[in-house]
Amino acid sequence: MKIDPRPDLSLYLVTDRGSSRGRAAADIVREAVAGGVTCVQLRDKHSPTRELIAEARRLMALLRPAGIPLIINDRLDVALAVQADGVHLGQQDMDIADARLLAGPAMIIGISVESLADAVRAEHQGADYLGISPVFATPTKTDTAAPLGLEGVARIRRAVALPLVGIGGIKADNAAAVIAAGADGVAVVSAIVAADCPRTAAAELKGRIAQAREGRMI
Ligand code: TZP
Ligand code: MG
Repeated sequence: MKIDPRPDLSLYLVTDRGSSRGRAAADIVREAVAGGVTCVQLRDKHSPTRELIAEARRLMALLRPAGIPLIINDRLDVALAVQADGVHLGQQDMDIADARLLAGPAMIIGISVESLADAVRAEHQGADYLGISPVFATPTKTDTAAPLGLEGVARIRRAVALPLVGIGGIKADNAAAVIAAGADGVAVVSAIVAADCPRTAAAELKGRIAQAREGRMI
């Protein structure tokens, strides 16, 4: 299935081997897709490049037929090698302009922003979406900036037109608030990856997001 150039980022799963309780990423992703995730990011800071590419190909084989985009964290070379849908950059990763030069116009380029200034700059530089990082404190990533909170999400929403995804400490009980504050989607690691049942966890999040979106339209 062809990937929409403006993908649905409403429930965005970020993989993490360390949170997976020994389960394979492909198994978690398969279950999470059945529960309703709309976008998947392969995030793996430790595997050798060859293993990372093999993992990315396994996920591509699952996601492409479902029309769900696969975004690769940081590694544009890996994204290009497997013809993934996009790359997700951090503030210390490759500059957006350099990534665009290598990736061409079709690849989705997302970037994590840690402040309003980062968000405005990333929009000018041509990012396709922003990850607001972190919204809440999280033990999953230890080197985060200070949490931006719901007020930070709202402030960035007022300043930029790009699709926004909140990340950091988002669970079923606070996902709706992130959407209500102006995000288009929520990105989660542990709420799905570490769940007893990733499928049920994804479905629960999906329901909360849908409810919040309906509320925002009234
Ligand atoms: N970037 C900012 S916070 C974070 C990343 C990858 C980790 C989010 O993990 P969790 O378990 O959803 O809080
Ligand atoms: Mg990075």
